[in-house]
Amino acid sequence: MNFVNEDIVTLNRISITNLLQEIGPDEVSTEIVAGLQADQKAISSKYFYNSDGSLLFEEITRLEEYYPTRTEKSILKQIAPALMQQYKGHDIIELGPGDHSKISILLNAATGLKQSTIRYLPLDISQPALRSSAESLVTAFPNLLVEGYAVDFFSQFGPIRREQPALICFFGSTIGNFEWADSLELLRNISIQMKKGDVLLLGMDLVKPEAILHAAYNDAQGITKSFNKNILNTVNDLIHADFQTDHFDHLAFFNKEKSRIEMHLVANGDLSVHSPFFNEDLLLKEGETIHTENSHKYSSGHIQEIVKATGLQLNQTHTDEQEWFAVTEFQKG
Ligand code: AVI
Repeated sequence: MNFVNEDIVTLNRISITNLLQEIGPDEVSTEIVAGLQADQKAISSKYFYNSDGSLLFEEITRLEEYYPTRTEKSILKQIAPALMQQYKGHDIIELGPGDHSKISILLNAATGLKQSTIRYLPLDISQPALRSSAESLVTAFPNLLVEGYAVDFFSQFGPIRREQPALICFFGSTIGNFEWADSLELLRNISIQMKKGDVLLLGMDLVKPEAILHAAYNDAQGITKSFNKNILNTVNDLIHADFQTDHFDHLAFFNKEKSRIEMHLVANGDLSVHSPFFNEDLLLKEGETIHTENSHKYSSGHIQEIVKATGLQLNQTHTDEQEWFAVTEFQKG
């Protein structure tokens, strides 16, 4: 593979390798403009996470209505001691680690960590986020080695150097934000790179009564609404457009047929939006929507389909008592 930009920063017990292929501004603007000019207007959910968006997402994870984060953490607390015993000596790879709170639950349960070292390999698109997490983790865990990789793990799982069998963690039901076909492709790519004995721990949000799903994406304080609208600020920055957030309403509903929450922004009047990247101003009719996110909710049938598509073996599905969330263990046979 040909990487345009590869550099390694090594600090005490921390190395961060940048394998990100540089994405030119042209590619970004072309993607955004194509999405906005499609019949169903859309903006990729990856544009939620500018600095305000990342802070808003952190706020969402602390909301009473947003059950996934606390439910997944409670499952991890329960299963961590046995897991860390069973997979002692495995390298731990984490895709999109976020605030490192979930991996800390596993590391806290690794009793052997006092005597021997564990290699932790976080993979994330943001190099600064990798570095600040790594610094906190090596301070909290004196025998931890952190080898972070700045990558787009959708296309770049291959070049990660590893020495031991690996426990690959993909938490948060982030997988659910990919289109179903793309999520299978990503899991297939991961499975191809896995070696015998490697384990994948996949956080999956489960189908549940619609009222609970609805509340999680329509919180009373309106934080999800602000998170959704904030995507327009990123688009304004990237393509110098003049979207105004108060010209849109937040819409989040459960699409039963596709088993996913869909988030949209609804134009609350006829609108015209300007950007030097449009040939003509973009027109929206009152009530027209821009699709901003899918968040898939899984059932056992989906898990079976993942097994079929990836060839991985299903070890165990760990859920909370209410069966709202699952941490599923797949193994390369
Ligand atoms: C990051 N992702 C798993 C969240 C989700 O639930 O799909 C993003 C989110 N969107 C609205 N609330 C939270």
